[in-house]
Amino acid sequence: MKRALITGVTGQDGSYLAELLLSEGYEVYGLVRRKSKLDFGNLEGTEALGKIHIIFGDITDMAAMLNAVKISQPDEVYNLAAQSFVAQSFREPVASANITGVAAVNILEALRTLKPDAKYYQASTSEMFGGCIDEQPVGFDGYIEDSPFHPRSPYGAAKLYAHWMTKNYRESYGMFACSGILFNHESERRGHEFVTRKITSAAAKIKLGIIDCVELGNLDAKRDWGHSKDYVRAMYLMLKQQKPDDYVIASHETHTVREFAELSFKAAGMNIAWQGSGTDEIGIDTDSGKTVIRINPEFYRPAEVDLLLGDPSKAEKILGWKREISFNQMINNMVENDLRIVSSESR
Ligand code: NAP
Ligand code: F7E
Repeated sequence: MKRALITGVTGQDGSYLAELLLSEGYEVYGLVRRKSKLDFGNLEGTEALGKIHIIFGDITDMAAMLNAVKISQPDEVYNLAAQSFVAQSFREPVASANITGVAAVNILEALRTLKPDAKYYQASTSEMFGGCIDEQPVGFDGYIEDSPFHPRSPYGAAKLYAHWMTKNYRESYGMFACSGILFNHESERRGHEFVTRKITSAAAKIKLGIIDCVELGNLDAKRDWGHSKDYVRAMYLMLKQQKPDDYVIASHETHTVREFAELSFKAAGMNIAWQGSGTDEIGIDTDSGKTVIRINPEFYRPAEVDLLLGDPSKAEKILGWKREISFNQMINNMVENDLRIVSSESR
């Protein structure tokens, strides 16, 4: 039986990955940080929680990581723990650097010392490409593994450090260390402050009369959105290879936040018409005539990543990875799930 250690097991991806590995017959160890109230996040209410061996520890603590490796004796380690909210990384840049960047080296060092033959997965991100539109060449068809990096947030910069250290441990010590450069992926388990879940949850609440309106920031940012369940499968496939390497995982489609909002409200049974511009722009429900979307500049970022689009050709060719859940299907699933949650909470 293979043994896997997952950091960030309570998060969106961690919980789906734990379920996938359990279904593949793995013994799964999950690192959980101790809070004042015991909280297993996305694992709460899942069958997986009872099957995972929980190890308490914080990834910024080297002793905790040595302990986690000693206890789990992993064949595979998936480092998913991070302060993953880009907007928050501007408010706490140092904590984000420590958790999202430097802490990866705690794990790599713990493995180098205690279990150098373990395979390591680093959760890299499209935020490392970041960039400005005028840097993208004419005919741009998506970032690939060798595209230049230009992070635009403390989060992106921290992830880039962890990404390069992963490559360095592979090259310096011959460790099986891979990075998956994953573009945005969402799900019914997505945190509520990320724009997709914020919108699907608000659409459900507005539909059921719980709130009147949602406030958003930049409606014109473009993202390459896929579903987390498809993306954790790619992580698993990367560690199944003979040779460690880095892979872009993306849908190869890009959509604006505005489109995401239109489709989410539609899935909840409302049609949006836009009026005005800039911070005065509003989204109106065409049936009721009520304003359901407003702009609040509080949600603008000091620097924005205007457009993300990834080209997953290498992963499709070498890993045999293909996404199964379309953009529209993902939105429908998320809205349906939020309608169910909101209506049961309001009963
Ligand atoms: P998420 O839902 O925010 O989960 C983050 C996890 O990290 C949570 O389990 C959290 O635990 C844990 N964590 C945070 N700080 C920690 C610390 N100091 N010690 C131990 N655990 C800590 O993120 P996700 O969407 O599943 O993403 C998984 C990983 O992929 C992250 O590294 C993220 O940066 C990266 N990524 C995500 C995307 C995406 O679109 N989702 C794209 C590219 C890369 P608590 O429950 O205690 O908060
Ligand atoms: O923002 C815009 C915002 O916070 C998406 C993380 O998983 O993916 C995620 O990072 C876009 C941005 O995700 C609101 O300005 C407009 O352009 O959902 P988000 P993100 O920043 O793309 C990457 C790949 C990761 O690695 C990260 O860990 O939406 N936007 N209005 C808004 N964003 C938020 N959060 N809230 C708004 O009201």
